[in-house]
Amino acid sequence: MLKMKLLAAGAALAMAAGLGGLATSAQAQAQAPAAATAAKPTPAEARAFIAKAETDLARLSEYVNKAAWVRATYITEDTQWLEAKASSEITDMATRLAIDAARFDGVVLDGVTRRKLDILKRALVAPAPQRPGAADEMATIASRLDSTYSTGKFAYKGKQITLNDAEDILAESRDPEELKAVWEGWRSISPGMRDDYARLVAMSNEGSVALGYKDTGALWRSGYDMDPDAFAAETDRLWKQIEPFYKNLHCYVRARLNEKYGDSVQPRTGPIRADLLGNMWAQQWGNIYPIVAPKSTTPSYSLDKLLVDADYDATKMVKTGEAFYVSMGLAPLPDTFWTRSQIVRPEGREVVCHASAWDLDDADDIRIKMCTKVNAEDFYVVHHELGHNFYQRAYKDQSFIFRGGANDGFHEAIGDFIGLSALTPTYLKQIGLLDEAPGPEGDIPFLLKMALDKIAFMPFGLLVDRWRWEVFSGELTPAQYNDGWWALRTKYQGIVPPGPRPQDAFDPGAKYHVPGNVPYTRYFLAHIYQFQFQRAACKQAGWKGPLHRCSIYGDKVVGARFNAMMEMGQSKPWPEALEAFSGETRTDASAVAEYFKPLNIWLTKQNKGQKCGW
Ligand code: X8Z
Ligand code: ZN
Repeated sequence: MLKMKLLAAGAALAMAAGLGGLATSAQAQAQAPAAATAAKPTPAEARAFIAKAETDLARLSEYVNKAAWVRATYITEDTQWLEAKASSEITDMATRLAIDAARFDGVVLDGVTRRKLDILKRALVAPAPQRPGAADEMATIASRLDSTYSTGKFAYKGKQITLNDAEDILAESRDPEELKAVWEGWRSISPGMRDDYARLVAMSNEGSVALGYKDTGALWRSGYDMDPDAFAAETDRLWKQIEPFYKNLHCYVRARLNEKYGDSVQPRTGPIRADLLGNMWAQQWGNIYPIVAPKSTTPSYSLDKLLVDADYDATKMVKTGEAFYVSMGLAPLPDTFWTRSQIVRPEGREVVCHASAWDLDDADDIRIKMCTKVNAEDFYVVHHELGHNFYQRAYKDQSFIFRGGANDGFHEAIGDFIGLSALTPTYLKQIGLLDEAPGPEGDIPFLLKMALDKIAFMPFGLLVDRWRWEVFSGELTPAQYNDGWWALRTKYQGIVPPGPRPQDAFDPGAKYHVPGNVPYTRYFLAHIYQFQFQRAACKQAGWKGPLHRCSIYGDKVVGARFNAMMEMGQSKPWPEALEAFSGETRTDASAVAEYFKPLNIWLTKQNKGQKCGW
């Protein structure tokens, strides 16, 4: 996993390691004069440098991945120590390599070597300053933040409850007092993280500046084969394409919540109360489908219920996910996947429950780590995580530096794309979960359910890093972290907290990827790519119906083409990977529009006479 974080574009959910990067001062001094005075290096030297870097990184990353895995699946003082030690070692190495890579800046090189050098330079997610002890300090803080989040518990109704318990209450309860209490309870864990987080930000900024970036936000934006500022503008452009759909959905959902809870809980105008949306972060709203379901249609199925009724357990969910990929002609997962993965929350020890996919040896040792529940949400997450694993296995024969996603959004989009088929009623019927797939009258209910997850997610997917970009640039100081967070939550999502936030609140820290230091724009991009993949795949499959009803289950032709794209890893700029599969070279939300078109028309009708927006 560390390698994932180290080589940012490769990231499955990258775990703790990979933070920081330190050339000790002795090392840095040894290099500086060499860089300044040596004769211009030759292309042969550049190739030798890359070859050695790949060997060294591969060797060290397996050890770091194992330390990270053990800490994530068995959180103790000791495993945190071991992970931090390993992590600081590899960031030492990676920083040294990033600095060294710059020596070849003016050298005319073959494309492969040039690209590998470029990737090396931006490989760290949180580079450390070049002074003794800095990488150690950062790695220790990073491991502590991730562990504090993952072991967080708070008192509710006289019991200590976990995030998993709290998420269930947010999903199922319709009592606004209870929702508020649990929502606020989970946010009592994060205030203690703020100082650690601020320290990590300051140190990683120092490290980024030393590597030639304006700040760590600029480093993160540099991973998309274009200028960092152009990338920021690109995300603006994409959001503008999606914003009208989101506002339509927001307007409709707000009206239904107002009907359900009354003006005193959810006013008819203005932002939506964040704890009423069925999810701890109001990032996917599918859990409140029963509240917002169209009144006129006959009740549709609930995937939550279908899974329980069919006696699914966690392993069966993962087996079902695997079977989808296999149906497309991909090889089954190796036996070690089943013996080494963490599929359910283990008893008697603390673990990181936030789902992730791992590739420990950059070859065959792929695993997932989940605390799987038998419900619709985790049915989606299982397909999502396996997407990471199938991608990792597809590009394993690339050289080390190219083993990663075309960009990090691609890595997140693979499983989501498969999920778009796996959630269709047609497919659920094919695998025996559903007796009868609804006819066209089921389209609006189905699309509404999908939009509650996919369209609702997009502003959240965008704003998490908008916030971090402001944090890294210094636009937000630690004292302003929380207010700045809510300003963005209201601006993009149109939501507000259920009550005033305490002085010491650090609500961004209540979202995994902030203490976990995992960049988030990848998920925003993935929510667009997955629909582009789907549009292309369905065309290849000869599908003539509406895009949202298409399932590519069992299609080996699509599978082969998709695998060919995955096999490229990050050996080529991402537009080439996109083109290889879809024929398109740009990120384009028009596929999202096409998929949801009937729903958007329907929502517009429902919203007639409403004052939308907030
Ligand atoms: O973190 C994840 C995956 C692991 S890469 C479960 N996701 C984001 C989240 O949960 O916040 C998937 C969708 C968005
Ligand atoms: Zn993921």
